[in-house]
Amino acid sequence: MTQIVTVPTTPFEGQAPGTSGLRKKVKVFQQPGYAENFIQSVFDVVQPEPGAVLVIGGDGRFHNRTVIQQAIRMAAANGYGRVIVGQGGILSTPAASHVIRKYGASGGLVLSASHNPGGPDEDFGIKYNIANGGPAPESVTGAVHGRTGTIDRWLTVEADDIDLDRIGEVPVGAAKVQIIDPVADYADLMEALFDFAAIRKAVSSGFTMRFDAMSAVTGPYAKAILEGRLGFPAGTVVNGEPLEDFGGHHPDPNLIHAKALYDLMMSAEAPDLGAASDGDGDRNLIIGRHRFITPSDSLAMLAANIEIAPAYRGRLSGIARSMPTSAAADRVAEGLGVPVFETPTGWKFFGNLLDAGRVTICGEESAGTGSDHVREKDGLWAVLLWLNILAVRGISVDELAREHWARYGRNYYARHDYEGIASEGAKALMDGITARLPMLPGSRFGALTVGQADSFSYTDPVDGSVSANQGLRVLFEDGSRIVFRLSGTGTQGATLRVYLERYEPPLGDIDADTGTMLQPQIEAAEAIAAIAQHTGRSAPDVIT
Ligand code: G16
Repeated sequence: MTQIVTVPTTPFEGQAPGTSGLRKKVKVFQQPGYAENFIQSVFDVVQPEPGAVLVIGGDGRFHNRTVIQQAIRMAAANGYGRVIVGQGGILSTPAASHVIRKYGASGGLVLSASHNPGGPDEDFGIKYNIANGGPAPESVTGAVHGRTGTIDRWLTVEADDIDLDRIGEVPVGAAKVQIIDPVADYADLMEALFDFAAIRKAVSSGFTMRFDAMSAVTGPYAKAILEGRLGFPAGTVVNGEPLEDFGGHHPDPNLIHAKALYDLMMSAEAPDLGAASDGDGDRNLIIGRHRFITPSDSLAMLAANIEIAPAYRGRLSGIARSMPTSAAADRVAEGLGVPVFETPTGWKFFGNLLDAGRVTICGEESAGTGSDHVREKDGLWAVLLWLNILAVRGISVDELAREHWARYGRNYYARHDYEGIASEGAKALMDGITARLPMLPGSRFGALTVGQADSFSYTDPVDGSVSANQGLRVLFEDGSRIVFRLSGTGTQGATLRVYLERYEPPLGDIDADTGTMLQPQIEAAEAIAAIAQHTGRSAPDVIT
């Protein structure tokens, strides 16, 4: 009989999960009992059945291994019978989602702060996923937050650290801990979804690509799939070794942090496809030769062509996008006669729609795209779907984009981020807009007239749950819009996101400069929100 050890503790302030789990500086997580309090609060809320299976994995960032060893002991003390851990503590977020589903786990702990930087002075995070493989819904994260406020003990067993690098099974307390190959199950799933033979043929006919793993978790996955199973030459995957500090970079696949890839794709040496993924492997960046594809457009273009991939033939049931994501996907849904759903930001809001079979593909402006194959967004999946479509259709990214816009029109789109601003200024800005919302309809800003202005609220069509205050929307009469929202994933101060969008019909100007096309909306955003005054910044830090 293993001795369960009860460790007394007191609550820590501010253990509220954000858009995707609890994210804080490593130094905060290194306080004795900090991670333990949060993990115990999760276990207290989900109350695992005796003998239940728990999956644990992470993106390999600094502090991962320490927390994994502790979480294994705590899982054993809390009644889990089996703990499945990725070798080296590695599991990309989508791979963790798949492993939870495949092995019938009751849930999983994903240790990641996603695209946030890593290292002793940077960020760490813990997220709990439920049995469907997806992020815990607000009912669970809210209860976990509540529990962190009253917690007075956590449970562990007396056991040494185990060797996380050796595949096999070891006992910890009464639990069996199984260290698995983090890549194999996921790579098999990808091969079952896509036409690997068609992609291999394209590669042997000279199709080229570069995949930038950003020194984060997708390196081993991309090497095994792209260079191993699909035959791309060695060196196609760059920055393919996961590093604890991501080489000192932000593992955020956007035009700022993946600038080297962008520069290559705009140069004379550009391969056919450029792609990147983030810290934990759920985001993606797609750039064709001389053609950047926004995440919102990528969702629309993938949805329009998804039935080319073998596993999706004849079964596109619907499309879902987060509210700030452009309406490009709505036009595809309309064209194909399938429903479209507009959810709040956060992948957790897609879970019910996917489980109910009401949507097949989902996407977000924040570089997330995925389908019903797992319950997380999936960076490599999006890259492979692009490859499958390009290989079968024999066209370039640029040709596909032009063809798409010529049929559906183009939603010009940009997101302006003001990062690490003072929380009071951010609050004042949002409060200011909120107070003006009722007066905005009918107001003119340059050539734009406001048609509707509101705070977005979502009623889940499956379980009826309501999520209010999910972003402020200003919708203009010409169909363009501005959305203001505070990020839920930052770890310092506040980050203001301003989402700008304008639609051009197929016969309009569909090949213009995005910044120029959005100038009226940019000016209106400043006039409505007094961004410079509240943030003290004259320009955004990041434009994506
Ligand atoms: C997380 C969620 C995404 C969401 C994003 C938004 O992404 O998983 O579903 O779109 O946050 O972030 P913010 O609240 O900062 O706008 P990730 O990749 O960080 O897990």
